[in-house]
Amino acid sequence: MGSQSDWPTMQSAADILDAFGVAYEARVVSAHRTPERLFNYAKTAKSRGLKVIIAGAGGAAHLPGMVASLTTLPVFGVPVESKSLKGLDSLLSIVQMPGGVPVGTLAIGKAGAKNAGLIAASILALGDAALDRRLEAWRQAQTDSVSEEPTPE
Ligand code: RP5
Repeated sequence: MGSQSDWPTMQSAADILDAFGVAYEARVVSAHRTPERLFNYAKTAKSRGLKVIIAGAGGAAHLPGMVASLTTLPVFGVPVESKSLKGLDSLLSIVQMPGGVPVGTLAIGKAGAKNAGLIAASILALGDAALDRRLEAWRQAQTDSVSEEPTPE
């Protein structure tokens, strides 16, 4: 993520990965405040064994695109909700990548972070049958939790 202030949002991705027992690292890597850290992180990600990168950032959110420019690992961008523009700036910054450098863009905020965790788990489950079974069970539990009728409030 681009800043410590993104962590309350990105924690939703970490929670999902914890729930599925997927190993991950959470790091603050700012495209504009720590550009050399960004370069080193993205350039060494594959050789260090990472399989998927989730990059969350807000405002002028160039982190996911910059990471994607430096690695061929799958990169998912989470637009963090900004104070001034409610994350619309973050979303447009992340989603409008020119053809050739892909960033899979999720929804603004915690829902996007949660889904980024799920999509990363889905990718890893392609080569991990036990993880795939946990994902199937999680989806079934979610389906089962939805009652057909609303409960009185
Ligand atoms: C972006 O600027 C970060 O991703 C964060 O969402 C936003 C604000 O950062 P702080 O000023 O809170 O560090 O780079």
